[in-house]
Amino acid sequence: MKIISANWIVTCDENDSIIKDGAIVFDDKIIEIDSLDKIEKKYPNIEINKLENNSVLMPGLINSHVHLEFSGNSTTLKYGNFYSWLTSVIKHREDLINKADKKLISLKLEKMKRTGTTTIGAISSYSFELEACLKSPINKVFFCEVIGSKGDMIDTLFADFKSRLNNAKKFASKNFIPAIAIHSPYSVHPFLVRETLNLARNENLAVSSHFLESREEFEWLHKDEGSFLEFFKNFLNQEKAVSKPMEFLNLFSNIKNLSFTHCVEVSNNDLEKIKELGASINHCVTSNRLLNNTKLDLDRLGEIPFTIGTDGLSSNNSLSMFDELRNALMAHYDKNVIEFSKKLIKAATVNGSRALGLNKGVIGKDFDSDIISFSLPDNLEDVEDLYMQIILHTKFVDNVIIGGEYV
Ligand code: MCF
Ligand code: FE
Repeated sequence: MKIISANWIVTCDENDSIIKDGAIVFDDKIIEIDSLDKIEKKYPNIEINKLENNSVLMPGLINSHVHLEFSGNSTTLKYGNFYSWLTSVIKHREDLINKADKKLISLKLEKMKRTGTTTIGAISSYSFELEACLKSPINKVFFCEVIGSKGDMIDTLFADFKSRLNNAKKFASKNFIPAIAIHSPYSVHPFLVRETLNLARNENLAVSSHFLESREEFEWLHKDEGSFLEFFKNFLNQEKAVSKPMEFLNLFSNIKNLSFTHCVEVSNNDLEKIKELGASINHCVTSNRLLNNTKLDLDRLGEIPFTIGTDGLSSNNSLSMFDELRNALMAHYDKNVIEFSKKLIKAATVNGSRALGLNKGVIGKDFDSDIISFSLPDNLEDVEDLYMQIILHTKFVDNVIIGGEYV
């Protein structure tokens, strides 16, 4: 059993409780949380790690959507619109993937840890990042991705996907959870989606899919038009989209831990369906800005919970969740900065945990002990500002605790 205390504890519980001068008693799960005074009296024989100087303890951050295999990119890929990005990915994919070797991905994971991330939803196209992931103490929900829209390739693609998933399953553990990613409605044949989702249902695996992330995708899925037409004709000899958005969504019934990434171009009907499916939306504000010059309209989500994902370095200049939270805070300038900061912190903790089907993201009894600490640069004038000041000022963290261990 261990105890840590700080000037502020941000719990992210359902009451948004903040404890001033609080302490957390934990092993792999959180045992108790209270004021430092009370905990000191109750556990007189246990040494307490007392953090001072405007210290903050909060749940570790959950990056619900990241492509580590694309970590080789910094200045290569084209941004500005999705079509330019897509063609640049196809042109440079080989080089970028080769560049992202085990050493580079391990470095990126280490930096993610030092910037407060304790859990990731890792979208894996090839399993090239598997070894680096297994070495890292960060919790992984490892989404093996299925992709392919050509009808005559389904069997081969499904077999390849299954062999990657089965390999990932060999390493399943408390901090490595195999899961399934469907790439998108335009790139995965509905037969392949159906087979893959049956597997997810039978084995109770979390599922995530990109969905309506660009205007080009909207034009193609709804009208079989736009620059995707040229692309599909040239590369795949295809003149029609394989699914309409609603046909695609209809395939996802009865999936327990389901999320859709981006959704910047969704219709109101799509949103109704996403709500009915009980899914979350992974919000990747930087990626959306770079690839589609747009942002998710959060007011339209209603009760649909959203999470925060950086996406990969293929569509972001950073994998730091605090960088991403700052970008989200700045991009959504129409929102009240104080209220919205709280919403963002909860999106990056408790909502991420829910989307991935985990028991994390809250400092509360019986939740997993994934905790980060850092210090604000000066005294806090008003406790109401705490979430906002955390987002504005935090770049690196001082302590990272995952599953009850300092890592
Ligand atoms: O999320 C971004 C943009 N949207 C779609 N796909 C990807 C993103 N970053 C990397 N990808 C990967 C995807 O997983 O690109 C590959 C897929 O394996 C091919 S589609 C260009
Ligand atoms: Fe993505």
